[in-house]
Amino acid sequence: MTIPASGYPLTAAVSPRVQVAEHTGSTNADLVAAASTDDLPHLSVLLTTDQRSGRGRLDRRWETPPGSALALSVLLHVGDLPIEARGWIPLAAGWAMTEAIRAQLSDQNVALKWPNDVLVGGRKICGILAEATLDFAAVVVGSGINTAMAPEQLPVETATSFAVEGEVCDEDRLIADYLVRLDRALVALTTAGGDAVASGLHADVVAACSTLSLPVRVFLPDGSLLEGIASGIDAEGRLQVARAGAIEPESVSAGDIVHLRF
Ligand code: BT5
Repeated sequence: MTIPASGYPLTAAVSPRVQVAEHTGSTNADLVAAASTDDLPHLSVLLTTDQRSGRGRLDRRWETPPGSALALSVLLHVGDLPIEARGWIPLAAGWAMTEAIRAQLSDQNVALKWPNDVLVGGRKICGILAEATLDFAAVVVGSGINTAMAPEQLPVETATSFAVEGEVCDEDRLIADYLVRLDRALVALTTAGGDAVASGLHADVVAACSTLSLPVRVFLPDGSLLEGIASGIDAEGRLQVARAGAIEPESVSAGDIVHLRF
């Protein structure tokens, strides 16, 4: 069941289609499914504050007690973006969300953890999951933002929320700020033919990313482990990790990163 989007006027000024679900399993699953049957416009949004089966990456769970967090999914038409540049979409989303959260938590240390977690004081306030639609014509980018989550509701020790940081999240402003930045970054990237360095996105992500220059442990998708210093982000958006004593850094396109120092 959906409820009117009237509580989100700023969001509705940016997005052509805003749907607010009273509760649902997963806003990403719903929007991917809707995109396979309906001709949804670019920047269509589905959100809820009661998501009951939130998906993380690699089949992990995203856990948010009812009313404690925002689950937001946005549909992006990316047909004009070269396929080899599409790896930048989750990074652009992470950067855009970092900026939107930073606008409301200006006194705290808000940063992007590669590729797209948003951390406040080293703790995760937002996770992002990008999924292709069934026909690969569009991408659904889902963000889970811990808003009113009380300390005792945090699902893991490494999490935080606006409430834990002593702030009330202006959800409507957050979503609108995020969508404007994300859309602008993707338009610039598309205009630059997918060149993230030329579009400025590479520099924006580097500037926001607290992973860089830290010692990190990377759990790679094949089960192996890489430890070293996160030395940069390359033109494809991959994290460069330099092992101790190695001449060249290794490029990581996917993996779980642990910051070994903050
Ligand atoms: C993510 O996965 O961080 C992506 C989360 C995406 C959630 C959004 S909500 C809207 C949309 N609809 C969905 O169904 N999903 C998206 P990952 O990097 O795999 O992190 C998951 C891990 O974060 C878990 O294994 C926990 O350790 C931790 N975690 C779970 N819930 C959390 C929370 N609320 N806050 C902070 N960390 C959490």
